[in-house]
Amino acid sequence: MAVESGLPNFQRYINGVPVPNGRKMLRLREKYIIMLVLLTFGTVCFGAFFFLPDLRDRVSMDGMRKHLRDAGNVIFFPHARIGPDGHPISDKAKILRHDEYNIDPHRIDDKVRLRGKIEAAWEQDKKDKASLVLVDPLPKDNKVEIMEINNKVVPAEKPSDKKSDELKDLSNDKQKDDKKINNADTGDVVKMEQHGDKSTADETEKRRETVLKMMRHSWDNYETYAWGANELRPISRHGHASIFGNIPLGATIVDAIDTLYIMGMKKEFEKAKDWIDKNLKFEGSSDLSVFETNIRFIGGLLSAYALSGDEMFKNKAKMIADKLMPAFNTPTGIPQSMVNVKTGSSRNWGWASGGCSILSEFGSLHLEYSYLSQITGDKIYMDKVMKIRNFLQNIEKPQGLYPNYLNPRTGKWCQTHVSMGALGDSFYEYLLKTWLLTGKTDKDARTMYDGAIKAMEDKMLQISKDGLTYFAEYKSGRLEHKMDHLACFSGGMVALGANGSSDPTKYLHLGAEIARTCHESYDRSATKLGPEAFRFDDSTQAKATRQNEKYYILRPEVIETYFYMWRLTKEQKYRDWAWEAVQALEKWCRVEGGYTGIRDVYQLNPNKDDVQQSFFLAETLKYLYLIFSDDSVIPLHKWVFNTEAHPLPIKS
Ligand code: DMJ
Repeated sequence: MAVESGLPNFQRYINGVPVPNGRKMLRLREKYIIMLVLLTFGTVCFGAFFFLPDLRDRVSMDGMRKHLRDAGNVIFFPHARIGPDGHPISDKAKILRHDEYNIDPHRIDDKVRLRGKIEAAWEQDKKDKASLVLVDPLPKDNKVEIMEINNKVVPAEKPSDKKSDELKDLSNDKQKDDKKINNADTGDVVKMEQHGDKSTADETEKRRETVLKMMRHSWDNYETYAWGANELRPISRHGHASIFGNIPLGATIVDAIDTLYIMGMKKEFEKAKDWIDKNLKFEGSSDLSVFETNIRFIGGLLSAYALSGDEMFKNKAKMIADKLMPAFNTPTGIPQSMVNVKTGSSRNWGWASGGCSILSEFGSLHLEYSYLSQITGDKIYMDKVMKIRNFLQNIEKPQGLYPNYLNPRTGKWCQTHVSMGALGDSFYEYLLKTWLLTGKTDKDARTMYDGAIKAMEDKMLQISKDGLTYFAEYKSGRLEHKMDHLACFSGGMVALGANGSSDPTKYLHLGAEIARTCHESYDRSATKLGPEAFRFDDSTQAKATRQNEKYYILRPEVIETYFYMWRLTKEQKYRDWAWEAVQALEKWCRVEGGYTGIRDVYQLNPNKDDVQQSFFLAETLKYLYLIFSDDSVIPLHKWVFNTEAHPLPIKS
């Protein structure tokens, strides 16, 4: 028992142990310090919990976000935000009517200049809308069974055994001579532009030449410093393991080979083909992402086969698809994310909501697998993807939305985070493109696409205070007013889907609005390149606010949308925006040893990440090249791009 004494040499006893006076003082001080620390800790926790709700998502997200993924967990959907006119902002009738919104300049704190710009853009938009015409990417008679390579007619479904010396050099006369353009591929608007004044044509040709030189620079450096490795580290000048790990699978070679073909880089194409023939075996023991392997390797090889007719590409694609088969061995048929190609074991990512499969991953196999069945005559690939499709068609969707995670064993949705960006994106893209790839015969795919887009329009489509249209993220029972760079592909997608929708004009305009938003995300940065994700709140519009969202890793999605908008509307501004991106890439991302990502788009002279992503060659440069080419180069009524920009021929 503790006793305190009043004697001169008093001692204090605590639990029977004598404590000298000095120590008593010390303990008092300690108590105060501990109390102070606890109080501070409590205040911080209180503040964080009530005033920083985003933290709850971020805690589990950061790691996975690096790999393009994240999560949420509540089923309820928030009410639509109300616009200044008292109508819900997400009301689809409002989508194209942002010009009615009355902007209060005092609420846009950083931007009197911006307001002027926005109003000017709206004025321009009004004019554009009056004249905007959808150029039908599919001719009415839908005769799409042939493709032309070097003026030879080749069945699209079964490429000939053309030799690679038949590669077309698209930077040559075919590109230069507008009169050779196949008008059956184009509408009136196309013809007007393509027969437009010579100075525009010369400028376009110069731009295309610049992109070709960019491709040469990235390819030559990869060849010199990283040949056979997955990617190039352009500053340290050696191979980079990439998402495919340490086994050198030549990811850049396979991802870029169809770009080499399309750009007429014959010598490089031959060397790439030879490497694939001799070295691409997929024999090492490594866990590979089924999704990434499919869109980059199988997609790249199938595209090379379709373009060149070389059976070797088809056989390699089949060999890889066969190695991924164990992933599909689940009770539902929904594949797991990863396969060890040596042992055949498969698993899901630990961070994916406790081991669930991811919508954008298992939902982005259909194009490649169905084409593989078509060209091999083996229906096993088609069966696999049809099983996924049927499952998704029949499962209950909360309010018509498709959450990002599904348990492949129980068949239940794991969480209800819904996104047009990471984790969701290419699932929607593949529904639309499956319909297109089948020559519009797969009507279920189109119906599912229309239903999914309608639900996302109703629940997630927003207009910001300064009139920018964007898809917010549905997360943890609320909308997070953020758009990923990845989600910028959706402008091109909805515009491509306009034809065949219930309201083509509306969707074409929606595509234009999303393109404008994504362009703003580039234009509002110091480097004129866009961040990984941008946000909308009272003080921020289309800018990243978090340091870990300010990077740019040579991604294609914004340029991809410019490409579709250019092909579908022939508005010169899309070519000009693409050219702005070219200039920014040259200024900030080009280094002596290739092209690198940057760590902060808002800083002049930003730090560099020293990675030349394979999708830079597969997608970013390809879409740029096609924007400055005429429509006869991979026409949209004959080809469908997979999500890694590998074109597959439309089935007649
Ligand atoms: C590419 O691999 C594909 O476009 C994929 O669908 C999403 N992300 C990257 C490029 O950003």
